[in-house]
Amino acid sequence: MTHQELALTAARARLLGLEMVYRAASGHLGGSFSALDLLTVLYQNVMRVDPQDPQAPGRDRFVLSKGHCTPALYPTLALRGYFPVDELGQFRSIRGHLSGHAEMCHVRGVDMSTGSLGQGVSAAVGMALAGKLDKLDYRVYAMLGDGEVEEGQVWEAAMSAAKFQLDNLCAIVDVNGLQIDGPTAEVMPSEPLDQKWAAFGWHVIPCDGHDYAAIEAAYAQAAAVRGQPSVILARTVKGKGVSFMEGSAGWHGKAPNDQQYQQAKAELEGQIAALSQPAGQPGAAQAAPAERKEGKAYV
Ligand SMILES: Cc1ncc(C[n+]2csc(CCOP(=O)(O)OP(=O)(O)O)c2C)c(N)n1
Ligand SMILES: [Mg+2]
Repeated sequence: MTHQELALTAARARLLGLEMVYRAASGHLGGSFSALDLLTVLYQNVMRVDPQDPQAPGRDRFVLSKGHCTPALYPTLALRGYFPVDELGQFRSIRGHLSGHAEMCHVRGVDMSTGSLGQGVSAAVGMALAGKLDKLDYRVYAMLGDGEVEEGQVWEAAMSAAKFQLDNLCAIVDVNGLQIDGPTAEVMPSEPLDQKWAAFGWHVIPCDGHDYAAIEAAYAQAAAVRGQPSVILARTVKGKGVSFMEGSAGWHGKAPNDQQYQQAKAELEGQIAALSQPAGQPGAAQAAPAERKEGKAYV
């Protein structure tokens, strides 16, 4: 996909995620929206997967370790062709199969059930080690939150991935600066993340998590590393794409009311309309969103 097509797909996924959470009156939009550019690039341009054969032994794997962000993962899978977009309407419904946290037994394309923070990355380490033992050349990606890395289990997984030289493993930390109760820097400071991951034996790749060229370069750099796992520290904006959700911990896990839904929907539909213009035409949007709030710079 071109960068404009990626931006359009991510904007469509944000709108689908918004509708899921509004309809269900429950769900996590903030961390879903911060993750969606990273996820869209991964599923559309990076991972070797076949939605028609979701269990293929040689496929690349993805683990959403921050498993509450299904309003990002499920639309991404639907737009990649794993299941019809219409099914997203069953999100968090007792009659549906799309539960609030990632569910591998019921949702086509989900490689690991997650939701208990800290555990998914350990599963990803196991998958990567299995790939080495089975002499399969698949890659494993695991996405964590910057609040999630406060879990001790994350660092046990990090230690073992380095010991087993899992260069087929790439962790992505969605560094949006916020967790459930407020700024990670206040709740439980986890910086300096770059020095911590490096000290645990990982190759560290800093990245702007909303810049498609930077995201593609980060995934390419990770794939080229030999003898150690890689981690992409992606600076992002929680709630990215909806003005009143951006940078607000209050939108971690809250459903919008009618008026908020209408405003968010109008903003996302505006982005979709602009991005639907052919590239270079008057009114066509820039592929990389211009406006972002500053996070910590990993340099
Ligand atoms: C083990 C565990 N403890 C607590 C929770 C409740 N919880 C869900 S999301 C969240 C905050 C996560 O913050 P972060 O990892 O930064 O996620 P993001 O900002 O990307 O949404 C918490 C504490 C959980 N799901 N699992
Ligand atoms: Mg966070």
